[in-house]
Amino acid sequence: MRAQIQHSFKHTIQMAGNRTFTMIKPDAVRAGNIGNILQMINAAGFRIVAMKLTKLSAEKAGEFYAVHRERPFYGELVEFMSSGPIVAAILEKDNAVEDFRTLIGATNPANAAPGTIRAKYATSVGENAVHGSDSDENAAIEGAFHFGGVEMF
Ligand code: 3AN
Repeated sequence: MRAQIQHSFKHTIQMAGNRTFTMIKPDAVRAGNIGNILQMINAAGFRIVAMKLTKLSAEKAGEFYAVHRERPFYGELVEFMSSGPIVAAILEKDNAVEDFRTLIGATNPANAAPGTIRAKYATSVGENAVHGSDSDENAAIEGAFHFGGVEMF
């Protein structure tokens, strides 16, 4: 019983701050950069908790990016994100959300710091190679959008 409580406590703590969700977007998959990007993710100390090559339908992409529904680029974003396969993954590391945002760089690759994933592999603000969750809460929601419990390790 005690062990069970400790296990569930530890699980809650991990979910609270140590996980983020990422997608390698269709542009980077098309350009053959899955391996290069995963290499950077591993080298930065993230552990892969869940991962799959998949494709979002326009409906699913629209749902995933629903917070941007009112933005002028929403239609373009949904079309792009459903234009080809993506790699979806849950990553684990201390301070995962913030550290991963640092690793990927600014949304617009023109502003992304040298050496970041977007500086290396993104081509524009719309086709910017990778997604990274912007909060612990969204990381949990986005991870659950793509993965069931038996697919997380
Ligand atoms: P980030 O992905 O860095 O969190 P957000 O949340 O502002 O950036 O935007 C979500 C996604 O919407 C971006 N990754 C990008 O693909 C797309 N996006 C953001 N701003 C623009 C824009 N001005 N024009 C086209 N697409 C955009």
